[in-house]
Amino acid sequence: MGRVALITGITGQDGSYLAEQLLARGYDVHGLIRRSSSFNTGRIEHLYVDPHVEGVRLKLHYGDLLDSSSLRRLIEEIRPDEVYNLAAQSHVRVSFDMPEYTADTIVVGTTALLEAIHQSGVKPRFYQAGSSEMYGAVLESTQDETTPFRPQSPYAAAKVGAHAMVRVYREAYGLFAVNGVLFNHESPRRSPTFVTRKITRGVARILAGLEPALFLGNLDAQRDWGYAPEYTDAMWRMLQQDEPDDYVVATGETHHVYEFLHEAFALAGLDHDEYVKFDAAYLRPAEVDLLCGDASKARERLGWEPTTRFHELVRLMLEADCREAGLDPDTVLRPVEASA
Ligand code: NAP
Ligand code: F7E
Repeated sequence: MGRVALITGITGQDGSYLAEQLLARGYDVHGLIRRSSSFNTGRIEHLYVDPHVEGVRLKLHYGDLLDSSSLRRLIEEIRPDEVYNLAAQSHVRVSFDMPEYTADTIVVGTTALLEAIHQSGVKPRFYQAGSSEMYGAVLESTQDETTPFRPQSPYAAAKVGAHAMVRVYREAYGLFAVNGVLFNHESPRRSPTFVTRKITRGVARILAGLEPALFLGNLDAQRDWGYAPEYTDAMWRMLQQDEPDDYVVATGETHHVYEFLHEAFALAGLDHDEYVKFDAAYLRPAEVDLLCGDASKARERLGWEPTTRFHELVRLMLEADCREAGLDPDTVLRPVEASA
């Protein structure tokens, strides 16, 4: 029988890529989904098979990280070999508006899941979706597994709490529990409320005549942006090791938000000064100015290496958004050689 994985947050960007990869590796994949009045399964639609079909390997279950009874029942029912806890209120700006809810989904939710596993007696390997945001007000120019956390948002503080909780369950109960500390990772499946996708989608829609302008906040922050499917592969690698440990996953390259902006507009042959407007609503009460990860440990122990770099990432996201806006990217974007 194949291995069994449970993914919380399967309907999100990372959950959808991870589900694809685990199915391709022969796993039976179970996903926790929230009840919603509209469809929230768009990112995994292409993986979904009617449950009445024999041998179906993707199964979705209603539940919520804030409903511990559903977690406990699910763990006991499916007895997973691996659990990937990706569910969260994951938007940093929104976490200032909804700090309690953010902390509930991240700290209380993660604790509920760990406790459900502990109480069940099932001993799956456990992955926790930690974040570079935990480093916050950094003093070092690059961050690795030894860098102290100085969180700057309710989101980041909650992720630090969940990170600590995972360590407690590892030390206290011997659970194979791993914290990934993942730097920003993006893709055409990124929600358009995060800055990279907001920019590429905005550029494509301006090109298509669907929007007149793009409203943004702070352009001076620096982020280490990688390509999401490569990061979900790193999650899986962490759970295949002999011993549980924590790992940074990053490209080691950092860019300002305005560089991303400039690159995307330039690819479309547009002058960003004409279209980009400032809106203070997108500023945060506290900002993280610089993130740049050192993933040496992941490279050495997991054999993990990022392959998609900044310029390629901007292009692939912009191409996808052009197609979504009804444009042919080969016609409307500068060719690769011209933009290299
Ligand atoms: P995402 O696209 O925002 O997806 C979040 C997922 O969590 C969605 O499936 C969402 O369900 C689900 N969810 C939210 N609250 C829930 C709850 N109370 N119970 C059950 N499910 C809930 O996030 P992502 O970019 O894929 O990131 C995955 C994880 O990695 C998150 O924990 C995020 O904080 C963390 N992370 C992300 C990055 C990054 O750059 N992407 C970097 C570091 C860490 P709905 O679809 O129903 O909303
Ligand atoms: O912001 C600036 C903003 O929201 C990046 C999440 O996946 O990665 C993500 O968090 C930067 C910030 O991502 C807008 O102020 C300017 O400096 O795309 P973002 P994030 O906050 O880095 C980490 C690793 C996670 O763990 C999180 O879950 O861009 N910025 N103007 C803007 N940001 C947004 N969203 N919208 C703007 O209009």
